[in-house]
Amino acid sequence: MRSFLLSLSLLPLAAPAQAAPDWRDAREFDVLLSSFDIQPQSIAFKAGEPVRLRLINNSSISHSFSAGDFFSSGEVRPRDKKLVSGGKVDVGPGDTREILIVPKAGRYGARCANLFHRVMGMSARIVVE
Ligand SMILES: [Cu+2]
Repeated sequence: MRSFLLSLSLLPLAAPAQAAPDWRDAREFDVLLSSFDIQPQSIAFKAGEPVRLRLINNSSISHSFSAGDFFSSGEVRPRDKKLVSGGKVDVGPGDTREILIVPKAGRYGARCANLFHRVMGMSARIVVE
């Protein structure tokens, strides 16, 4: 009885006005950053579906995944927000960064923030439908 009353008192806390995304359902999606390429170059997501975006840098130099409009329009998991700085995610040599995001419909550009790397081919498109 006591535990029943206790669980009743917790109900309002368990049902927030706007449901948080269920991050456990996030589909995994790998993006490979290399010198000087982003693969795949065409990235497709479904609007409103959580995605576990895994940014893998398999090169020996630092790269970044810069997609400011994509990150700002979508809902980034709170604990991952610190990884997105100025619309980009830095990924050191040999490192991997995971960002969970619920993307918003739209077309976005993505690139390495390093201008030379971008000119050499480090750009991609993100289409969310
Ligand atoms: Cu780069």
